[in-house]
Amino acid sequence: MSDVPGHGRNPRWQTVALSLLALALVAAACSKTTTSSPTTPLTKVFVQKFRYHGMPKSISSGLHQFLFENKESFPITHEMIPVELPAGKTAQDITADAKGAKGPDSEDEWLHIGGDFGPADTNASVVETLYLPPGTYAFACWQTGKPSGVGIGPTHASIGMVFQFTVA
Ligand SMILES: [Cu+2]
Repeated sequence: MSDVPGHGRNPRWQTVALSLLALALVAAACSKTTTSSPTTPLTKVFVQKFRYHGMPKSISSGLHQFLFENKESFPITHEMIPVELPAGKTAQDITADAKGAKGPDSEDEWLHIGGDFGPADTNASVVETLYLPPGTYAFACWQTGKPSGVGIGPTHASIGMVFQFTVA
């Protein structure tokens, strides 16, 4: 009889103890995440109406992460391929090149850096990590999907889906 109150109290203390343990674990996990998180800056870039948005014209050299989000209002595949621009070349040259006979194959004319990042369908995102020495670069899309989602349209770079930026 006398052990009933104690028996009833025991599980409650266990619950409190477990809650404290859980809090301690969460706190430990949080502090661990904070201390080990990289200082790599993350820049969010999104595409809407065949244009890149959110990308600064100039960034500092070093390690960068980019979250490329496809925020079109219709189903389509886009990409954000980083290339280095040779001296004297600009985003307009990439556009002109994509308008030419090579179309989407003109992508091969440009010096790719950091590998071939995958495309992102509408509402999807791709994370790109790049080490960028000082120079002039561009992001471009050589996909050929149409806004209707059916058939092949113009190479997106040929209709202006190119963004030039400087790394200083
Ligand atoms: Cu595109």
